[in-house]
Amino acid sequence: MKFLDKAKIFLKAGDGGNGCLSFRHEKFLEYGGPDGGDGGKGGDIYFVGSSHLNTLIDYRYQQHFKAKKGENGRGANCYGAKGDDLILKVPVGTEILDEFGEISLADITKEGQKVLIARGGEGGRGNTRFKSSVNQAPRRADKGTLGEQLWVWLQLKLIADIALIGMPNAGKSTFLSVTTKAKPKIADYPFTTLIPQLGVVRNHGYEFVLADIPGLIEGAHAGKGLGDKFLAHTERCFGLIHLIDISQNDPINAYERIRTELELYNPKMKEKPEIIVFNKVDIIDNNIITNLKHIFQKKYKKKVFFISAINPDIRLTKVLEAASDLKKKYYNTDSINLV
Ligand SMILES: Nc1nc2c(ncn2[C@@H]2O[C@H](COP(=O)(O)OP(=O)(O)OP(=O)(O)O)[C@@H](O)[C@H]2O)c(=O)[nH]1
Ligand SMILES: [Mg+2]
Repeated sequence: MKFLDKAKIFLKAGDGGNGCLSFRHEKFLEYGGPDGGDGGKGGDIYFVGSSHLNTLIDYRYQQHFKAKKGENGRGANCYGAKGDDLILKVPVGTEILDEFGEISLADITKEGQKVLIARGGEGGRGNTRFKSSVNQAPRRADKGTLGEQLWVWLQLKLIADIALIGMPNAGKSTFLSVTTKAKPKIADYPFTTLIPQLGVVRNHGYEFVLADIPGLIEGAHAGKGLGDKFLAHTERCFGLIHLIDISQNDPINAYERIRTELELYNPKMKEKPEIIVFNKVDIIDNNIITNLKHIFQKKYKKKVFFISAINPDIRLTKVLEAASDLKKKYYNTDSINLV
């Protein structure tokens, strides 16, 4: 399950520093000779893969990136310092293409993979370098060369972190529409969603990719309804949000049917972390909530959430936080770096 995230950015590697034209000036030394140092090399621009990033969003806000210029050379044979390199973090799965989006320059497939995309200019030679037997006082020093500059396209194929599963009409697309910028079709009939939809949840410093999977029905594992085609996608997610319409006759049965489908499809799916969420609490009695909470604690020893996706509030935020915790556990880090 993939979708494309794209950004076009401009890169300018650092120019090389100029070489220096200078002669030694000392009181008792006539014809001290040349002592102009070389300019420093300009900074390079690298891309490096990071598995803590999910999107190219940062590259939509800032589009121009420059590495530092090399310092100019100075007298007394002082070389100019090298300009700092610029290292741009991109999500693993990012492809870097030329300005027309046609030629692939690099494919970042691993955490920590580093590729050079724009080379800094060379430092110019100072006049010391031009001293020779026939020219003891060269008046030549080179300018630094220019750093490379180019427009590139970044293109990311997103892979979902968390899948929204449940029966048709449970409110999965509604959930996606209120938690991300995705605009899935929502309607009061089953199988409104025909192919998975993705969105990025962004909330108080955390982010993850959420996938809205077409509704599952009994026999889905064997190809019924929209079938197992999309269950394959959920295998790659590290967690599930299982959404259940609380207003239907038997929500517990609905929950169990989906669990059975998952298990029949692949027994390992039952082990996948699951956040159980009852939706549509706005149209039921409060005592139903109390009952369900009790049953889930006793029978399944599982925590459950109750929300109304059409009236999103703090209860929905709690679900997102639980999902974000799954991501942290999965990556085994305390904080998720967004930059
Ligand atoms: N009352 C109420 N209705 C809701 C709530 N959430 C969703 N709905 C309605 O339930 C219906 C189904 O919502 P969808 O989001 O399309 O459901 P889905 O799970 O994506 O359905 P499929 O794509 O068919 O699997 C729509 O008419 C929604 O407006 C809720 O919290 N309360
Ligand atoms: Mg839907």
